[in-house]
Amino acid sequence: MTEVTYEFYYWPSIQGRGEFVRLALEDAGAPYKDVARLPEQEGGGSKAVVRMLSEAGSGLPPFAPPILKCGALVMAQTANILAFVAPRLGLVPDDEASRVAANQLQLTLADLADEAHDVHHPISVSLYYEDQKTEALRRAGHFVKERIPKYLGYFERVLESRHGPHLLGVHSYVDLSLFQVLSGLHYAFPKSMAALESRLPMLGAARVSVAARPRIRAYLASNRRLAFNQHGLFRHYPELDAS
Ligand SMILES: N[C@@H](CCC(=O)N[C@@H](CS)C(=O)NCC(=O)O)C(=O)O
Repeated sequence: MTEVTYEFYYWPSIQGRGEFVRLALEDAGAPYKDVARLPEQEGGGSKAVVRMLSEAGSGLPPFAPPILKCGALVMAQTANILAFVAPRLGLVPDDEASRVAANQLQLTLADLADEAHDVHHPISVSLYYEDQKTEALRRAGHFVKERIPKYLGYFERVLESRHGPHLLGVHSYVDLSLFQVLSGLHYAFPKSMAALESRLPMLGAARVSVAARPRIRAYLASNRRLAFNQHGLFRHYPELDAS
């Protein structure tokens, strides 16, 4: 397949949902431009994202970032972007069953990431966290006690069935996404995650295995990898973490 330079558009100051796409591009060593992270005078900054949302040309306008441009093709929705790029990047097996399984797992990870986000914004994304703190506290209790164990127990079982650290039995983009969700949960809910760790040995090994991949290790140590912060999908508010 001919090599293209992918143009990637995502809010420049957060990992957010964009990080799932960045990890796939980085792991594959794909040539890509993280457009919004360029200086504004070079067409970067948040304005680049806004431009993509409002100037979709003749194609389907994206509703929200992340957005990927590959040649003339512009696409949005994280799982959709990954399903498109993974075969080109060698990050999913060729057979249909594996691709369907990969998308199913990716969408389940997206559901978990959405729920992690909704803990700090249970009422609306248009309100500050401080304006929905009471509801956030209530939601957090259920999230850490019920939802995290249910989701992570599911992924642990999938890995057990594969007898190894890869959700599809071989390395794929869903391993990278699992790594990202686990890293985000550890950042946001360190105490709750520490309490669960001994029950989830396969997940621990899967996370270590992704972090040890040479391109991922280099990426995580580079300034291309933004730090987790209080504006992204995963936020650390100590009062929302179980003791
Ligand atoms: N399901 C979409 C969600 C996209 C999304 O919510 N993007 C956020 C940033 S992570 C955004 O900017 N949303 C604007 C909005 O929802 O109004 C995906 O996975 O790509």
